[in-house]
Amino acid sequence: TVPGASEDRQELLHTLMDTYVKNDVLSIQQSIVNHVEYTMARSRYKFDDLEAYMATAYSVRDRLIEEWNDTQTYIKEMDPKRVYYLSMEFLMGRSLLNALYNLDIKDQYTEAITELGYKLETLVEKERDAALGNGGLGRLAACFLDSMATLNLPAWGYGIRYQYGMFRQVLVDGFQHEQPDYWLNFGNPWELERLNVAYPISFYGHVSVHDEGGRQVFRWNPGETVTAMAYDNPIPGFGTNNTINLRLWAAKPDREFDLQAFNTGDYVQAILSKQRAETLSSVLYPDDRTYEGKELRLKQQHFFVSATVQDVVRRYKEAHTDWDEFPDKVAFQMNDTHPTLLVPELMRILMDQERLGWTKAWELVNKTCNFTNHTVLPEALEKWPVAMMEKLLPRHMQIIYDINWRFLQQMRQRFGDDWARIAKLSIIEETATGEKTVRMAYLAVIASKCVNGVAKIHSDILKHDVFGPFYDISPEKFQNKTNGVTPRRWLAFCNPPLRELITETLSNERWINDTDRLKDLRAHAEDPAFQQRWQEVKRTAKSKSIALIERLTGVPLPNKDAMLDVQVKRIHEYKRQLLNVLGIIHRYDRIKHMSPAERQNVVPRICVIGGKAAPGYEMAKRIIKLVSAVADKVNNDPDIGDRLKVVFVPDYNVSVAETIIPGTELSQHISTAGTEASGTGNMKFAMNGALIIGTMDGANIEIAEEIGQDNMFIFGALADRVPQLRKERAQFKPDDRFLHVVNMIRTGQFGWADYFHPLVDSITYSDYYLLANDFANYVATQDRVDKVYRDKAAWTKMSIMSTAGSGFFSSDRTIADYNKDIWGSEPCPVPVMDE
Ligand code: T68
Repeated sequence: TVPGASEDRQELLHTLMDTYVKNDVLSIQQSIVNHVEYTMARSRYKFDDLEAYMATAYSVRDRLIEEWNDTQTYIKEMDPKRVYYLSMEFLMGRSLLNALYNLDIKDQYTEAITELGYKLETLVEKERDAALGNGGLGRLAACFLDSMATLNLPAWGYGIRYQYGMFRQVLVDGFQHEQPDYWLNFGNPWELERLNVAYPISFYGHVSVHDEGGRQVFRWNPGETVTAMAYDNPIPGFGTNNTINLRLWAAKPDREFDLQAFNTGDYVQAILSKQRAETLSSVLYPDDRTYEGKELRLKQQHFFVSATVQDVVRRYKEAHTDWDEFPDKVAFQMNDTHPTLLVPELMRILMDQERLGWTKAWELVNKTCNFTNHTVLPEALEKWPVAMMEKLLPRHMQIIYDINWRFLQQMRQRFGDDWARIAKLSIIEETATGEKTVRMAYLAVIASKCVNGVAKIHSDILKHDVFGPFYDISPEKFQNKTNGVTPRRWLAFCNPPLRELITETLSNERWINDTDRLKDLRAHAEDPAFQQRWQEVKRTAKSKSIALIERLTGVPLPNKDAMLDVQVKRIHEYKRQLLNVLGIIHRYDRIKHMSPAERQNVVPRICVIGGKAAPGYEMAKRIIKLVSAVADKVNNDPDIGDRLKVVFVPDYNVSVAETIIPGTELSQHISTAGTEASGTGNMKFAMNGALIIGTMDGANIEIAEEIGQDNMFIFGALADRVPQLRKERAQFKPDDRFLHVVNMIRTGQFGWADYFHPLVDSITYSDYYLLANDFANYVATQDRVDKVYRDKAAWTKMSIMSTAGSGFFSSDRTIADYNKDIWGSEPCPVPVMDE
């Protein structure tokens, strides 16, 4: 029954309420054409592919909205413990295909669109990626949303609606150029603008103290206020009707402030200065894994955290009056330190607005906040200058000082006047130059209930190194939650032929939401008939990958039998794309020196490197140019022909990954041991049956445990040896082949000798990432790769074993673990109404 409706209207209302859930082909066509005419205001007789895409997207959105409303109404009614995932980045990619699959209406839409005279594959390509993230950290957040929805958790994501996402990378003469990604150009059909969900966000000003019935009350008198407005993005689960929310905040000028400003007389100037408010959420910082103390970044952090806390507190107060229940109803997860201002902001609101005392407020913070670390690289750890914080967020700085003081007092009680030890634990760091900074990671650790790393080795490094002093005090806080990726986007949806083969082999589709079942593929790994089908599936995917790479690079790749060897990820010295390039040069040099007969025996390869360099990261930019320079030489050398091709794929992003990963045969994850926190690309490649060449680093170690070392190509120094090797590097005598290859670059065999000098120097002198140490082993391992590739049955078996062993790396498992060990919420599946 429809609540509140009279009995004779029930039936009518039911029919009305039903209209949009109709997913037959005709209803879908009607809704698409309606959107062409009434949303797009185009003629329903003639619309182009972009308009067809937009109308299709709007019609899918209608269906998402229904499920979103049902889910949110139900959750409100049930009032479970809610999970809030706070992240500065959500790298969502495209939504259309994902929504069609998750809503289980892909077939009907395909038919509806075909009959209208369009092709779904073409329309899908019209969508711009939502690239509101840098790389792994942002894509992880997107995978987590998919899993939270699929597991029916009452969870929401919170972030920023950047107007400019990750820059578009173009290559000009082999150099990276950055171009703005104005992804909202044609509007974003997936979001719902919530004009009525808006909060004031304050900055600057001063703090005053007032007496309230004998009690000290602090008041922040801000100097600047902007408004945060909500945009909601429905996130459907797979195999469920639950659809959760990603709420992104956009900055708008503050309305109340306007009136004041206009009274000053300078009307035009007042409007111009209001416009500045919008710049707050205008651009994503493209500096992955480096910390830059830019005030705008700190403003962005406070902006999104403050809006989120106000939203969560308002929702809590709608249903509750007793603050003691807050930890039973709310769990926050901070994706890296970027949302750490959550701690002082929640304290401030609980104390200054809700009038709770310090002890109670601190208890609530401690029971609700949790922190995930994603890196051990020192250059990535956020440290904000106290002076900047004091100016921008004076009340927050007071609270941070207070937290620190109380914490250090406790430590003194525990350890006595061990000042050296206490200084190591202080949130406030005093540098040699006398500048004081706030260590955001320490604040996050001290305030959180749980702290976790993202792979076993990484969590161990956190405990024993990065946060060692804190682990000694509170070992119970520290956990590991090995990353995962959604098997929907990264297997079932991006690789339909493989999905079909797996489903047929395992008799049903249950593996998609229960990836442990992939293990059952092991029984077929050596079956020649199954191997043949596996090879066919891989071949189909590979030719698609190669076709895309040809289109993106303009380099013809006619040899479809060549091994597709791929390293795609952000460009960083620690990821050692340079080691890959040295290996490629060595391979090139070897082929050059072969007799024509010997050349016949070479295993042909297409070596693909792709990824973006942070705009200010000179070394990374030089690596990109080096790849292009080597590619130019190798690809145009008649002695080489099709035996070796080298390409740099420009503008690597989520959508490009969805095509390249399924077709890849060998994927490279070759960071110096102890530097890559986890990696998640490695998991996606393994799921799609690519073999991994990699070091014992990050999640590679656990991948080796799951799929078996002998189904991977593992090489290189182990993490526990790295510190010693670094000390001894000056005395280390590198392999002659290493010296030769480095010398080829140095002497200008690929041109640009001067430009490449810093690269050559970086691996000749300090060689912090130990390329020289691992080179010989890397080359030997690549030779082993060639040998196995010649044996199709052996290779195919390893490929099947990779997919079969990848089940553990579903983000469903990761999220289930977060929920079990950290959040303690309950799944809240929306009941399905019987027809
Ligand atoms: C990555 N970190 C880790 N950081 O490097 C990777 N940082 O090993 C891991 O798999 C992944 O996180 C998920 O846990 C990042 O991607 C950033 O992108 C970043 C962005 C801004 C500032 C600092």
